[in-house]
Amino acid sequence: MIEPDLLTALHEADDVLCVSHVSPDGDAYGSLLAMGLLLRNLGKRPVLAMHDRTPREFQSMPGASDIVGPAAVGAGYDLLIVLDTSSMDRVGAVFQPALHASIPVMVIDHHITNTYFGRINWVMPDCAATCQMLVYLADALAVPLTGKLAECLLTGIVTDTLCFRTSNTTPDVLEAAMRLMRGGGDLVHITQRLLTQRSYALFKLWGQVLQHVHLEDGVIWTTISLAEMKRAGNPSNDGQLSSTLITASEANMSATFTEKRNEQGRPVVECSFRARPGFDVATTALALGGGGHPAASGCTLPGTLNDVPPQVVAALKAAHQAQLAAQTQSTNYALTRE
Ligand SMILES: [Mn+2]
Repeated sequence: MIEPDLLTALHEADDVLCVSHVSPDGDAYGSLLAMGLLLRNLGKRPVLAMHDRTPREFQSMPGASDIVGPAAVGAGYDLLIVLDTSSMDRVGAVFQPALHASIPVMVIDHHITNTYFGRINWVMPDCAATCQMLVYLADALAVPLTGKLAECLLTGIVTDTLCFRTSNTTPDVLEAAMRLMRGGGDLVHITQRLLTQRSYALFKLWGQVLQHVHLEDGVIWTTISLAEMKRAGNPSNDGQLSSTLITASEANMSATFTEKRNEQGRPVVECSFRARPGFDVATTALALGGGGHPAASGCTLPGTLNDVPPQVVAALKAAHQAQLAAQTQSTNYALTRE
């Protein structure tokens, strides 16, 4: 399952830069920190870097205080490991072409939209989390799944599966999680801290933006303006609103459109999508220059809340219609076959 090339590259490297994606989630932190532990176990010198400052909910993860930002990354690495990230532009400013362009890149990821941008690409879309892959890597390296490693890896699996509720929660996922719990991973602590807690400010935000929620043809969506965000106290929202909107029983796809400014100060809209099991929002996100999973994906588009949402909602509705038709067709086929 793990290419010998990958293990050789790990064994041959000494100074390893490990990075993950912007707007990091539990799998980004879990896989980054776990990779650091695995490398240290092999006697390597890893540096762990993230584009974003570590949000409060991840600061207590083992090793989180050692993560550096773009300014402190520096040069002189002989391997760059990119975790849980489908394309290089998703790592943000921690990858600096002037310093890092000649370092061999190792990609370890489970996104089906991965662009295989490394010299070594280990991509397993059947895995529910990059942390699940690192369970297999730990096995291959004969590192026991205990202590801090178990805590980090369980965090990624629990958060990416929304505590074992996503359609990619296979027996293999549960088996990996079971081994991590046996090794000391604290399931209750992780779910309590990362899945069931929301800030008061987030409720203030939702109170505003749920007043203009829309539902049409199986697609539910709302928008978040800069003004609404500011009034609520700029809570971090991530995909939480899309994940909540998809629980509407009338919807098969959800979207949240958040107004932002890019680094040049130009207006962009961050789009976050969710799909009910059996539906796919990754294709739409990919077509719009983004990426993700069938059940959860996103993209960022230039423009404002006046022009971006109508176009994107039209694309989602078309995808929804096509997927619904394909499902009806396969049901009819199954009936004829009987
Ligand atoms: Mn992930």
